[in-house]
This record gives sequence, C-alpha cells and structure tokens, in this order.
Amino acid sequence: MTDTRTSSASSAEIMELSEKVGAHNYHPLPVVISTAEGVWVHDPEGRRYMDFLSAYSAVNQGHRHPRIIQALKDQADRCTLTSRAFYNDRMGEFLQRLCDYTGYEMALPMNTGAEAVETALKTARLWGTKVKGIPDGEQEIICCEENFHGRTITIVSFSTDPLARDGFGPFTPGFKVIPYNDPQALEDAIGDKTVAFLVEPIQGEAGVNVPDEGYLKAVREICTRHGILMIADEVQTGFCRTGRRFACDHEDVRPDMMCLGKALGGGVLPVSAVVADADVLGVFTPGSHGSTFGGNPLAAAVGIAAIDVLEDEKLDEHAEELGEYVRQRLRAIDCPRIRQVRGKGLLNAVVFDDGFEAWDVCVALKEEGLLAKQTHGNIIRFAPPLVITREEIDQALDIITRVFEAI
Ligand code: IF1
Repeated sequence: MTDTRTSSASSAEIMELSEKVGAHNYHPLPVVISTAEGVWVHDPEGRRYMDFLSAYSAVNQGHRHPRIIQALKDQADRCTLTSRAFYNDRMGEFLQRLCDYTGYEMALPMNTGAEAVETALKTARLWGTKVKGIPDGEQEIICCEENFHGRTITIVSFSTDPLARDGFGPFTPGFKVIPYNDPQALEDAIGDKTVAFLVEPIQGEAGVNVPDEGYLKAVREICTRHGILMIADEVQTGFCRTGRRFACDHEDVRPDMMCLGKALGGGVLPVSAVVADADVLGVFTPGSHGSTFGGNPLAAAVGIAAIDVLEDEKLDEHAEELGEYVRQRLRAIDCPRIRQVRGKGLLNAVVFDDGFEAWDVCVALKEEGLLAKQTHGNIIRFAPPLVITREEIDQALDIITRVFEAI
C-alpha cells in the first residue's frame, strides 16, 4: 500500500471546505476517503474502513481493480475522446462485449445511469410512434411507486418521493404510476397509448425492496401479451450485484430493454448503456439522440475490463454464495429493534422498527471501521464490493453484530 496521505489537510478541514463551497444536496457520513484498494478505504489520518456501500454498487469489482486501472492507463496513453462525429477503435469492441454479456443485439452507450434511463424512455416513445403507430405526443409509459431511476426533470416527474420532486416542476407528462409488486395493477393500467413499463427488478432506494417471486415473470407475460416494452432498470442491480449477472436472471426473464450503468464503469468512470434487440434500438436515426462522451474510447476500454473482471472472477457466483451467508448471519443478530433482513446476493438491507433513526448506528459502524449508509431513516443497506473474501465478510459481520447488539 502506498502512502495514504495525499494532502496535508485533516478530515475536519476537508469536510469544512466541502460544506462551505459545495451545494448542500447531500448529508454525508462524517468520514473522508482519500485512498482505496479492493474492499478497503482510508482517511487522511490513515484510519482504514471496509466499504459496505461500494458507491451505490458502482464499485462491484472493488476499488482500483488492477486490470481495470491498467486498461484505463493503457487507453489514456493512446486516445481518450473522439466524440461520435468520428469512429473510435474501441467502442465497437466494447459494445460487442456488452451485447455478448447481456444477450442483446445492440447497445447505445451513454455515461450516467440517469442518461441510460432517459435513453430507454426516448427509445420507447420513438418505438411507440414508429412501430405501434401511436401519434407523437400521446405515448404513455407506466412506472412504479417508490421508484428510483435518477435525478433529471423527466425522471423525477414520475418519482413518488417528495424530496426528489418538490420544487422542480413543471414536470414531463406521459407517465402513469402504479404500485410495485402488483401485476394486476399493471394489467389494469395498460391502455392503447401505452408503450412501455419501466421497473426496477429490486427497488434499491426504496430500501432493497425485493418483489414476490414470480412478479417479474408475470410482468414479462403481461408486457408481451399487450405488445408493450418491458424496460428493466438494472443500473443498481446489474453486473452480478444480486448473485446473477442481472437481477431479472433470477426469474429467467428477458426484458425488451435494460438500462445499465454504475459497475459498467468498473468504479472508475461513468459508463452507462441501454441494451435491446435491433427491432427496438433500431428506431434511432442519425441526429435523433446522442452524447459527447457516450462511447468514448477511455470508457470503452474501462467497460471491457469491467466486464472481463466480473466474468473471469465469477463474481455472480461469489455474490450468490456470500449473500446467503451474510443474510444468515444478519438474521442471527440479537437486536430487538430489527424487523427484517432482506436482499439478494450482496445487495442486502436490515430494516429497523418504524421511526428508528439509523444515522447514529451508521456513525457507530464507522467508528468500528465499517462504512454503510441508511436509507429512509430506518433501513441500512449493506453492499460491499463483490471481490470481498469470506474472511473479510466475517470481519465485517463481527463489527455489525457487535454494534447492532449494543443498540
Ligand atoms: C444519488 C439511491 C442507490 C439507480 C437506478 C438509475 C440511477 C440510480 C436503479 C441513476 C442511481 C443512486 C444515485 C445516488 C444514490 C443512488 C441510490 F439511494 F438513490 F437509490 F444506488 F441506491 N437507476 N442510484 O439506483 O444513476 O445517474 O446516478 O448514475 O442520486 O444520490 P446515476
């Protein structure tokens, strides 16, 4: 490990500066990370912590995976950005790799998860006019309550979280919101202007809300029968996080489109994409959509390495196996305030009693050397990098058990 100090400022000074000049759109845990490797991160004072958030699952391959960093450096020495006005020699190879890994015919590269979701929504609307013959401006897309798909105006237009939405109107029309985990609600909501259903296979922000077994299969059947597109937002659940390549794989469901991001960038760069077959993604024509950075050669090189690592290190199987063990150990914790342990693979959450404030628990975990963040006040999500070893998992669970049993 190299020197963990990169600047002479203390954690306190760094936090003060960040709060002074940075907009207050976050309330971070009071910890500063200055260096990182694998599962471990370090603060400027040299204290070390296990990262049990993994940048909201963007660091599935672990911090600074050597293969990914090497790919980044090699490509940085060749060519980093061309725009799509010209071809670059890495994008095609990257999209081929992505299509092979996901089992789709085409991909459209973007950068952030929100851009992937926006791209899927635009694809669905265009497909609705071009393929289904719905007049432009009348296309309708169905979404779920308590969804999280990103922060753009259009995406928060169909959010049911007042914090994400309030104050940001006017909103984009054309969305209908139905309860999650309710196939009948979907059946009832579909009309002759409906083009698509957008769904998270597991709702992340809602607190790792796992739907009933059979829900995704039922959704698939309903979408097929009504001739609408099933769009799975796998930005958070994708790339082995839940113990399979994609969370929809647990039910052998193949959506018409998947939104991908986070771990596609290997914890290094924002890399996102939409994947689908040619009858869907083929609706675009030159000029109808794009991005300056989408498909850039640096992102492409990183994306290839990110997928290689997931596949070669069998991180899906590893997450499945360790996930079972994590939930078993979490369920064995003796803490009367815990109401439920839920999740799939290494995307898990501990739900405390309603009204329980988990902030102090996260601070206590930090003091013991483990970083995790609460959601909705009473839920703590545990999502370590998938490269975590059994020994490291045990070390982490010892900390979690100790802190939870002291509540
Ligand atoms: C924040 C949550 C996680 C996502 C799904 C698209 C996006 C996300 C399913 C957009 C992003 C984030 C963003 C981050 C917090 C985070 C999050 F707590 F809000 F829900 F991961 F759990 N689809 N998720 O989860 O991707 O544009 O950010 O690249 O906004 O603070 P992005």
